[in-house]
Amino acid sequence: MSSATEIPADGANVPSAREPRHGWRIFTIWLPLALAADLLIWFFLYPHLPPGRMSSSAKHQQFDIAVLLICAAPVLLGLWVYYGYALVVWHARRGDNSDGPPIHGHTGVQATWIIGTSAIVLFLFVFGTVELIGPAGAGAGEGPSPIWKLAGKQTATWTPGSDDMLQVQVIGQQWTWSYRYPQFGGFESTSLLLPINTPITFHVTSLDVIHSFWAYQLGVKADANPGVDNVAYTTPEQMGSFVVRCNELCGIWHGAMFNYGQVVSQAAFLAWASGVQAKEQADGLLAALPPFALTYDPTVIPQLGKNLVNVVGVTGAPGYFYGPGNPVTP
Ligand SMILES: [Cu+2]
Repeated sequence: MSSATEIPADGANVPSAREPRHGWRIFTIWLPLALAADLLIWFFLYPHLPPGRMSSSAKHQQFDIAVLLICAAPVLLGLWVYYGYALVVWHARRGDNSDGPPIHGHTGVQATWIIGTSAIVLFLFVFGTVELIGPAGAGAGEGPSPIWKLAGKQTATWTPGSDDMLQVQVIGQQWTWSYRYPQFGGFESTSLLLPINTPITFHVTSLDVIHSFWAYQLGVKADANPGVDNVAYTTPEQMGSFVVRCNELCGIWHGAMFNYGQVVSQAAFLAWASGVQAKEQADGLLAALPPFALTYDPTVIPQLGKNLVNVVGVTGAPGYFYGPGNPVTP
């Protein structure tokens, strides 16, 4: 056992003029690794990060995740390089039972650490806030009472090629999704079609318990609560199909509560929406549906269901749906 008064004959633990500049060595190992990692992330990983680039919100989320990775990779590599260097250079040599030199602090290391981590955290704070609240950003300030101006015009009808917002009501119930289009007579469908390059306002609500509308590739996730009109915006920028899942445990068939939506051309959307509206009008379904409202009273749903045997096929799924006789007294 060595004691504080013993100094090894070879002076191994006494910092000497021959001591290499470990900080610079670690830095020169770390810098090319960090640069390489960030370039790989930006050029090869970023385009494949979730949730893709199908909509304005998805694109923002993908960018945010890439920025976080680019900040995190150098920090992680810094730790790994430091540990690797310490293992190789500073491990105890065989037969050396002495203590390390008593170090009370190193202003350079401490200042670098505090300034570096503060800069990263403050940058991410500002970046995250801007991205979260910016219109059409990852968060876009949405919710039951959105705080930001909408990206397009709220209008009673929707015209292709304009900047009219298309309104789509998303209705969750155990255990299916249905959609109403108030600018097309308020028709209801289990299909979710959206026109490309059109600002969309989702009005998300529920008829029974809490659900969550998660249109994965669109980067949209909004709670569906009974009695609440939860607003979410996005602008689809690529055609194709996307999956809609319920993201809130809502009962025994929660896991089966999913379907697919589609982003189509504006002309195709207009043809589809007008066609469904005309068909539901002709079938008398539009008259049977309760008037479009931003929320529905869940207590009337079981009663509505009693009448619904008459209009099975409104949504193509079994269970309680809207029916005639609105308003119904519970
Ligand atoms: Cu659900």
